[in-house]
Amino acid sequence: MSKIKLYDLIESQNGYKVRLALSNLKIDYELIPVDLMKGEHKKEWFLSLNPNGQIPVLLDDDFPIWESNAILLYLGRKFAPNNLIPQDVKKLGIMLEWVMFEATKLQPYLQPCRFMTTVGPRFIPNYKVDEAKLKDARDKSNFYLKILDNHLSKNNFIAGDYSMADIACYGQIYPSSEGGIDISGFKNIKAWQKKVESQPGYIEMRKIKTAV
Ligand SMILES: N[C@@H](CCC(=O)N[C@@H](CS)C(=O)NCC(=O)O)C(=O)O
Repeated sequence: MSKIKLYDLIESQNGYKVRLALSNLKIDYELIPVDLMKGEHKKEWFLSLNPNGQIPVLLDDDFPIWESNAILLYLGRKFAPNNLIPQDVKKLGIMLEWVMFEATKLQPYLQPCRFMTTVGPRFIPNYKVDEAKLKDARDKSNFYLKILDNHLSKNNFIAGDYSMADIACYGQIYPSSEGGIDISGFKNIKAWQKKVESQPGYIEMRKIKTAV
């Protein structure tokens, strides 16, 4: 069994996607906290793992992989080729659509909402929020969440069965209230969240539990 290290920060929702997948898959790993406030992610040692200078980064023995959704697909292919990555080519296509949707439609708006509402004011001295930018990010988040909500009105999980698409979207949406986004009106997302939470190995964002 390879030795897995995860360079991450407990407050990162992108890191959470990976921690949730590792936990669902019962994969043991060592979590290595990266201090973003000290700029550790821009130091040479870190850039040699991820030239893009962002967490999360997973190190599988000596193989580094970055971009949370790429890590999910890597883990799925390596450790669970029969479930979290669908075998059926059409279901695989659907799963990939929504993994991309998470990266290009949810992440670019939900993440800044949280940053501007909670993370910036909490961690950056004299942080000033750009209200127009925040409003735009909240409007776009709600617009794209509605698209996911509609999809989930016809589907138990995003690609039929529980898959990496659910993990990617769930992890991104998990701290949305910290971005001032109210998902209580998205009934299908609410119901789907409960289904994700009942999957074996489920963990909350700020709980770190590696497999035994
Ligand atoms: N698209 C990337 C985004 C990663 C990302 O935004 N990481 C944040 C923490 S959640 C980070 O490292 N921010 C510091 C920076 O960008 O300088 C992914 O999904 O992994």
